[in-house]
Amino acid sequence: MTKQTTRREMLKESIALAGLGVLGLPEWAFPVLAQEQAVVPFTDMPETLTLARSPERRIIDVRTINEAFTPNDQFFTTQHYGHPEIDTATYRLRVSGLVDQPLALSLADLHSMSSRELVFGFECSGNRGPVNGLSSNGLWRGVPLRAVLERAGVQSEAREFVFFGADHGEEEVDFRGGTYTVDQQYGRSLERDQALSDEPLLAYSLNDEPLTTHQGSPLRLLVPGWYGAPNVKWLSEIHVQEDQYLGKWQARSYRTLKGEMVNGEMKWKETAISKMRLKSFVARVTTDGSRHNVFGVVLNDGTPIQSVEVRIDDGPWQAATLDPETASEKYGWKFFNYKWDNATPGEHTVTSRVTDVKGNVQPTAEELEPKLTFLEANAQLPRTLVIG
Ligand SMILES: Nc1nc2c(c(=O)[nH]1)N[C@H]1C(S)=C(S)[C@@H](COP(=O)(O)O)O[C@H]1N2
Ligand SMILES: [Mo]
Repeated sequence: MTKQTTRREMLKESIALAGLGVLGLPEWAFPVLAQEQAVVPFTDMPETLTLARSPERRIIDVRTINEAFTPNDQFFTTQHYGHPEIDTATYRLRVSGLVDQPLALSLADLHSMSSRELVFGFECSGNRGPVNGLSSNGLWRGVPLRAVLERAGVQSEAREFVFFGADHGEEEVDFRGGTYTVDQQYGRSLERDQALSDEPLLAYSLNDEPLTTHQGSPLRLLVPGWYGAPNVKWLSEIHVQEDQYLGKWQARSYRTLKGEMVNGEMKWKETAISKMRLKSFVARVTTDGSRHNVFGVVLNDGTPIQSVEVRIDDGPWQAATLDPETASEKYGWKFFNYKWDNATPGEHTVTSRVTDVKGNVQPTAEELEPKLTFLEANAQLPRTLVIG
């Protein structure tokens, strides 16, 4: 079976499941599981979660992940200014600034350019335990950003590529004791090397369906391996400039403040949210009555994974097995399983830890303590449960 057919088939299964209730799913509906498996409830998570946080915001219940690709109507979703109204008939993607030929591309123009697929799973940089519901994985299709930029002809002074969504809102900009209230679009930028690399995609479809409004219809930017914020939805303009872009969602609201010991002294660093930090979490524990299976998810920046390990209580780290299908996709989320034999009755904690080939190890909560701001919460997450 080719990878293509595998993807299509997985997709069909996930669509078949999309209409079903979540924790009420029959056991046969979890193709990831062997037969006769029962879910062991986590005691660190409520039994049911409200997934629709508002008509425009939605999380996933990680305990019910059962397919590589999150169904379109379950894909997590969030944004800062609500949903803009876009008429797809008159929609144009504008490319302006330091280009030889400014562009105004219709959807038909974009669809006539050669497209490619991208498997990409990402999380919001605010995603954190115990729920971890702000992440999903999808099969996207669109036009490489570079092809559009080459069509416009990027000039040599161009350093900064700013991506604006059609959504906007009033923002207070503080400056030296004064405050100015101005209307701003959601904006994010990429540096020249990234913008002109063959990675970023201008996506118009998710899981073989046109993007929904929730996921940024008719067009969104995707930066593989990065957190959610740069994946600008309802993309309306790409502005190419020489100066750094310092808009709120680029320069201020997506920052991490973290202390680091340098030559025995604490240095406080502010860094921009960019590549996803190495994360794994236990999503579900199941049992056939004797053995238990620990199932979990890995998210990272696309660096190959060296190992995933699971530990029960304060026991030794034990190797978990990466699922070969999801692990073969550089930028997709990856599944792992661990067979937990001889689980003893009583309360337990189950923790996972991932290591990449560059030697990055998922940190403990203690190691992340000098991180004062809440974004990039990638610490190991001990889950609690009771074995009957
Ligand atoms: N235009 C626009 N794009 C946006 C945002 C936004 O507020 N406006 N929010 C970003 C953030 S913070 C996240 S986490 C992702 C969420 O993407 P999703 O709704 O497809 O899951 O969209 C990103 N793109
Ligand atoms: Mo986000």
